[in-house]
Amino acid sequence: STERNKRVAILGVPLNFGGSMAGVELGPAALRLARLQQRIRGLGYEVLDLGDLRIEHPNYVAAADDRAKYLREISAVCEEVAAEVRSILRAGQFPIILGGDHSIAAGSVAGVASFFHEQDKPLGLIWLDAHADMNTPETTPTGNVHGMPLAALFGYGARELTHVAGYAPKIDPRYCAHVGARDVDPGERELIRRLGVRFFTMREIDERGMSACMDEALRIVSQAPAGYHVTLDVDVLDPNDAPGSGTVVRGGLTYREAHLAMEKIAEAGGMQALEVVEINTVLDVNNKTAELGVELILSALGKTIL
Ligand code: EXY
Ligand code: MN
Ligand code: MN
Ligand code: MN
Repeated sequence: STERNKRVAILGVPLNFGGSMAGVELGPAALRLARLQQRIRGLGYEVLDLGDLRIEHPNYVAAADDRAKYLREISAVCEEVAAEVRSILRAGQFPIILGGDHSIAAGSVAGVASFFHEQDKPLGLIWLDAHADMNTPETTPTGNVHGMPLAALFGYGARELTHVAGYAPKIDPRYCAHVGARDVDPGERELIRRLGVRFFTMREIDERGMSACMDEALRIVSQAPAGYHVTLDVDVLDPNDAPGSGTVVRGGLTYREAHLAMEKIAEAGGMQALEVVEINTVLDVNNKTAELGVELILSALGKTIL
């Protein structure tokens, strides 16, 4: 259901210093081990694997009280990711971005948004995550940049993140739907309210069901003239189904709820790019989380049971 004529380009971004935790840099390798490329081909797509972006690791340790650890280094990677994603879109291919930690979304979404910005078309965004990822250097409890990318895409936070690809903001909050939140910091709560971002929290998903929530989320993001980007942080899943995450929070999406979300995205059409981040291979069990990541990518690309 990707309108981009069934040609997919895979880009790995093995960045781990947005979360200050080793293990997520092997996310792209774990997804490839789960035969991502071959299985997408099995759906009838032409698949080009661009390999992994080369990441230069900081040769120092950030101060414990740093409000945005490795900000410059992450910003540089995000600029590269944005440029790569733009050129994938220019080539008429559908980008699948593999993290790496979630700070890379400040680059991937910037790439997609800037591509459509040239045509004056605002981009929509579906953000599946246990966390809001809406901290700024002023509100962060950890200094970890992977807790900041969504705020940055709305134009809040450090200029190095907000202005990737040369302009801000990338996303209008009215075209954004966040799904699966259950761990939100006080400063994030304030910004969410101030911007009026639509959050489908686990509480709401429990009450209304995944189907109704996704229908509404898809209505919101489909208002965006460019279509929408989908970013999936594997910690949105329940830790029972996705143990391979450094930031697990109990009470997440079940295996079937996550599949349903992806199946509905495929059915709705309009997805312009897809991203899976935060798989921690050190913490994973028999590559279970990466296997699920591949399955969810396939569902989002239109795999059906019948
Ligand atoms: N809200 C916390 C922070 O800002 O440090 C935790 C953020 C975790 C971010 C991750 C993986 O989605
Ligand atoms: Mn995240
Ligand atoms: Mn998260
Ligand atoms: Mn910049």
